[in-house]
Amino acid sequence: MPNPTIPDELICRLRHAERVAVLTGAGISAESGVPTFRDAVTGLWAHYRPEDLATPEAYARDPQLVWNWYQWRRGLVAQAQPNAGHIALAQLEARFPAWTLITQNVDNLHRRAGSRHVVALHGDIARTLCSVEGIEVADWPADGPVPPRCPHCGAGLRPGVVWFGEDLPHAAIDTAFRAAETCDVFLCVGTSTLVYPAAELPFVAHRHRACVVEINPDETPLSPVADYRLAGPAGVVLPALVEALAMADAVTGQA
Ligand code: BJW
Repeated sequence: MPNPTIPDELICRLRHAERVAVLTGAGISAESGVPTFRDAVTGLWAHYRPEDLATPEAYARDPQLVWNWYQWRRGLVAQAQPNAGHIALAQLEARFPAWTLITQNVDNLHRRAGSRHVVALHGDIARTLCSVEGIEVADWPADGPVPPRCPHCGAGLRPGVVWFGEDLPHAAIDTAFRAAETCDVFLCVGTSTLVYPAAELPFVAHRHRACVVEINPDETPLSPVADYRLAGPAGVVLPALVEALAMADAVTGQA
């Protein structure tokens, strides 16, 4: 894919920005081989119904099915490596006095790419919780029941992700909204902006007069309000953004 053109005015906005917020979704991990949710062919929801797998009701109805599905996805995530998009965001973090990387992803690839401050809205698929007490459980017998049982209360264990109808972690969502309200530039990367409350964040940034940049090969409900749409894969567009910033720094002799 040819190097995408990054508008000069956007580079100028970024070079003068102090506060940058980023929201990422499944699209940024697509190039690492982690399936998105809503792609018509390869997305998880093209093959499975969210109400059968990603709700508390689904777990109550068929905990074994839900546990096994997440075990399969844990295997996919464990094999995935951060891609050029994750790495570019980790590189950008050092550049801004205030940087908030908000992710809906549960794959931990941002941290593995070197991002230090990550606000995870929808949990972490590698974590395991008691479905009743919510406490984290680190291990369980391999030959026991499916799903495994909580060693304290005997309830079934579940993945540490946020299902439809469940609250997001309060501290994370508060930090995310505050970043959206106060940032100069908001980068929205690889998300369909269909799942709330995360989907609200770029619109909040827009209402607070931030420059909103969408990085996504496809249009989304955010596209009409985005100040810039960089249409292309995150693994191509984000490194191009880092490179364009470095070139502008070199021309003016400053970082
Ligand atoms: C690329 C690319 C490349 C491809 N480069 N880009 C207000 C209105 C209506 C409904 C609600 C509302 N408020 C709350 C709700 C209910 C619900 C909701 O939003 N429903 C909507 C579907 C309508 N929200 C909730 O229930 C949330 N809880 C909550 O709000 O609690 C209070 C409450 C409850 C009930 C009512 C009211 C209030 C919880 C949401 C939890 C979402 N959980 C999931 C599963 C996580 C665990 C798991 O992994 O299994 O989170 S669902 C799934 O969607 C996952 C994702 O994080 C999330 C967002 O998906 P994402 O990341 O945007 O992926 P895709 O696939 O949709 O898009 C990928 C994009 O990438 C596409 O645009 C591609 O083009 C692009 N792309 N390749 C860049 N290479």
